[in-house]
Amino acid sequence: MERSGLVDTFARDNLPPSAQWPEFLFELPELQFAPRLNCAVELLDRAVERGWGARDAVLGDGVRWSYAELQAQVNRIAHVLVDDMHLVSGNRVLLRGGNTPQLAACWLAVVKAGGIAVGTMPLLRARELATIVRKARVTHALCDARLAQELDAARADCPELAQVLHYDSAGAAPLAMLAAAKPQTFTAVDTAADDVCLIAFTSGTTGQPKGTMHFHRDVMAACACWPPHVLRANADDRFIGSPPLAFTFGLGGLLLFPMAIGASTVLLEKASPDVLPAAIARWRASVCFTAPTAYRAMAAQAAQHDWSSLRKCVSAGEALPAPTRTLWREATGIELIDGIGSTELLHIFISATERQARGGATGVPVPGYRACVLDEHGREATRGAVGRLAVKGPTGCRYLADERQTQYVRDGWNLTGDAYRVGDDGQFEFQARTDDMIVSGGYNIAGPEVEAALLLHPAVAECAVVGAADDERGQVVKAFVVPTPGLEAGPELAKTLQDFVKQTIAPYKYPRVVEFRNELPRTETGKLQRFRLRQG
Ligand code: 3UK
Repeated sequence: MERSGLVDTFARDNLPPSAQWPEFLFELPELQFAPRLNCAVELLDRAVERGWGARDAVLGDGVRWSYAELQAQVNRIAHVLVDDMHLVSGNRVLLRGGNTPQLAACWLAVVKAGGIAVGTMPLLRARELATIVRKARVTHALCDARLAQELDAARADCPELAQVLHYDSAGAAPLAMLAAAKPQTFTAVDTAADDVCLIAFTSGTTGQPKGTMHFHRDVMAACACWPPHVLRANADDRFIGSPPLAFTFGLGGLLLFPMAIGASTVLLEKASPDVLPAAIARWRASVCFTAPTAYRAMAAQAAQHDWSSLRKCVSAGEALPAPTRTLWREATGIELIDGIGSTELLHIFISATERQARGGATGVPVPGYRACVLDEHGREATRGAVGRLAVKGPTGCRYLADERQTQYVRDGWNLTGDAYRVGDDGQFEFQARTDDMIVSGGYNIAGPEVEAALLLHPAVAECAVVGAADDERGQVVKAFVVPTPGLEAGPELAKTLQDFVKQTIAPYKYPRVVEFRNELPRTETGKLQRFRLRQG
């Protein structure tokens, strides 16, 4: 490894042993990184050096910062971190707030000052925050004043978290007061390309959260792979969307990727499907990032909105059902860009451009990555067979002090926990999470395939299919269905849906049990919590 630029060695000391790392690939010419690299300098200072200073960078409610203005904000906050909060490079800084320009500036300031950003979801409570603080040994925090309460409660159990400063949008909170008196310039910490700059906690549906560690070069690698090869946005694009900056899907899509090309980004605290369409029209946004269910919900109200500014739409976080892709295309004329990414790999590694896109397939390995499907012996499966997805590329899994490292990384491959098959056209087709495969009466059934069939029926707004324990068959296919508003849910509709599935896919896959719900349990990153549905 390169000589570290960080004084506090906690992150490097707690990397997994190198024998447990995935193999890294840097084959593309754009992945030849200099040994010294600070990604905030690359994304922010280089943007101004390139002459983009006057261009719009970050927008939000009441805020419109050019790249030069953003740079000045970031530099002042970096001074506060170092001068007033006594940040030492390598310290972990917890960031807590909804998506706002202020939060983006804090992220860049932490990284520029050699700190390690630890993003947290706004809805986390004191207990969960304390777990993260202890695990990442967090010493500093920048927190939206409106979300201070839970962090204060967490501090009672966390003596290591000694420095906390609040920010707000009005410039009245302590961070802004201190920042206002600071110079507009700041000399970035001279970090190694392989110094850690980000610890992203997995949205984890069960168990203790895992902290994934990412280097400065990983951030630049994510910007160099999927965005130019698949997304292909340009400097005139305006990005918008829902994923939190604490989720690497949002960090990349709504901050790093627009900055890498001199584009602008709109950061909104509320971007649920009921408000996102109006925000797209208001801000004249052109590139949208959100989850598959949000596209389905927005398609239903498409006629009421002005989509004329929109030209690219990205779906990730969960499998995109083929019917949702069709609905969105019919409603807006836009072919969705689907992509599978993970917190461990930082961002998207299998995806398809609008032209390659095919219903039911995620796409092909993103340039810079290799992917294959492994059989039960860990060998490459025959074409068409279902097996475990394995990936390697310029980014990969390094958990912070966690025994689960050897589960995610085997023989140099990152194993994402997904069951996939490769179709005749070479495209990778998602089947299910490996632990979500339903085994019923000796058949393997992938819940998402049954969900896609149900979603073709107009009476289904949302649905989730899981295996329910059954004495006779081991498991039976059980569907939880949110009916379209105004429809009467009952045995008759259940029977209609069962018959419909039997006519759409192999009849043995039909849901033997149908339960109606008003909503489905989801994580803050929009993922269905199947384990909660399995519990009954
Ligand atoms: C699932 C998908 C099918 C899959 C993420 C884009 O979701 C992200 O990260 P997480 O760590 O979850 C990873 C897991 O989510 N998944 C995500 N996208 C898709 N399954 N099709 C998809 N398009 O099980 C994967 O292993 O929360 C997504 C960028 C950055 C991310 N962190």
